[in-house]
Amino acid sequence: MMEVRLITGLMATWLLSACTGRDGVVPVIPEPARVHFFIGKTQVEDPAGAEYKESALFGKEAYRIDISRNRIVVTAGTDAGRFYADQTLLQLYEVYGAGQVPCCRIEDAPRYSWRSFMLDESRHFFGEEYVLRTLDLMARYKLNKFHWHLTDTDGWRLEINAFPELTRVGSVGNHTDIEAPAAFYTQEQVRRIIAYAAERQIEVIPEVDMPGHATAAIRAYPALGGGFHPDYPNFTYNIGLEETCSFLETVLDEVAALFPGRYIHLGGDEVSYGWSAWDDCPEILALMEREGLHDKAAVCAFFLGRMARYILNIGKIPVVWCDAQEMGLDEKEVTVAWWRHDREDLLARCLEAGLSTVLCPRLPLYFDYVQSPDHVEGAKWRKTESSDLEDLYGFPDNRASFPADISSIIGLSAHLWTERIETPERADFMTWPRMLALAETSWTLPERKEYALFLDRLPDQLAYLSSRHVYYYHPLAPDSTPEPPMPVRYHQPTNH
Ligand code: TNX
Repeated sequence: MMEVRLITGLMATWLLSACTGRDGVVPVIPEPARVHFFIGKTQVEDPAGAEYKESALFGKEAYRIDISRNRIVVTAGTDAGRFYADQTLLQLYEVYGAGQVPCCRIEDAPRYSWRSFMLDESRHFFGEEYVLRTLDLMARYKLNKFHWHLTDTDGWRLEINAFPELTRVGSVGNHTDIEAPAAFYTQEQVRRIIAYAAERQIEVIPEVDMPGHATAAIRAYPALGGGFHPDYPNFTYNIGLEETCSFLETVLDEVAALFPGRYIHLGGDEVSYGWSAWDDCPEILALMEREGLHDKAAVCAFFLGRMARYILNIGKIPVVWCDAQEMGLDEKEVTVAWWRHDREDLLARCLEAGLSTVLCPRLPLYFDYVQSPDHVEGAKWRKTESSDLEDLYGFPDNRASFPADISSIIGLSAHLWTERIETPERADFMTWPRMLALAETSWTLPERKEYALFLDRLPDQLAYLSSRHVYYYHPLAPDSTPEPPMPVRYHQPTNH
């Protein structure tokens, strides 16, 4: 149902130089889809009328704002639309000052429905306060999915009632200190965070990575381990063991009950790092024989297929990393996250199969890659290449080599992997201001994006971020916020 909200009082000013009626831009990130300045009226007629309903911009997250001299009219069909209208108005007030916003009509809706940020809390743990602030900031910039990477090699961070050892043992340590005290989220905390996110129109997507990246879980339940590999000890589960599969299904049941969102991420990445250990694993060999699986990739695809169907049966949608497609997962109902920027063939495979696909290529969307060649603590592709803000801003439209039919791309996701990020200060430094470019490029249509204008609008947003104590990288004045170092022990090879 369309709803109209009026805000009255002295709301706006007539923008003298632009009051003849023209399309333009407003200093808001992300830039709205359409802005039309007009000579101020005291009355806006028929705000929910036929013209708006027929507008191409109408959609689940769409809204319209009419700002005239004495009042503001907000029109939206959903809570999300109303929420996003508020975010736009807040930024307008901040930049122009109350009563000084130019009279205009703003019609807005996003380009992509999936506008996501991922935080890895396994490698290092940041805690509830940091997550809540992240959600606040994501909401302000209209990002709507928080992908929470809660299990991996260094720590299991989610309380599971059926298996208390997962957190009692598996949450001890982190990537730089194997003796760091236990750190994890209780289910009560998780419920609080989910509710906080929901109030801000953000869906929380938990990831339970399998069958690789399982070291912390195996530390807690060694019987589930799939063998020893010298470089990646106990990296994979023994998925030939029925006990492992039922363990994981019980974990997924609890996760599904805890997280009300539609998606559960199953991981499925980089299994090959540890799977040579499967060569000596009798249960894996028996599974191969029983199911006629010829190699370890087929074993993995078989297992992920089983888990994906399990998730579908409990009414959720499984998400997997694109490695699953490489290994031969044949399941149409999965959403795939394409992260391997050097493997566009995998992207093409997902798109040809018509799979819902989220783009998250390392370059430009891995926020653990440094933003400037001068930075020394973060990752660099092939040890030299940094990730560029302008490249991110232009993504994905600046990728001429992408397949022609991109209709099954549902959105973008940026990922903060935290092997090289130990403190909130470093997390901020790697995330911002890239998050702003992510927000704009996943919301705003390409014809409305302009990098120079984005940079013009940056100082206002950086000032806001300062007010929230965000330690951002400042691309226009790099000396103002130097790169925070990793602890000395990080640079001692035995520690990671
Ligand atoms: C690849 S992306 C990973 C992560 C690492 C990241 C570091 C993906 C599915 N796996 O486990 O943290 O690279 O950039």
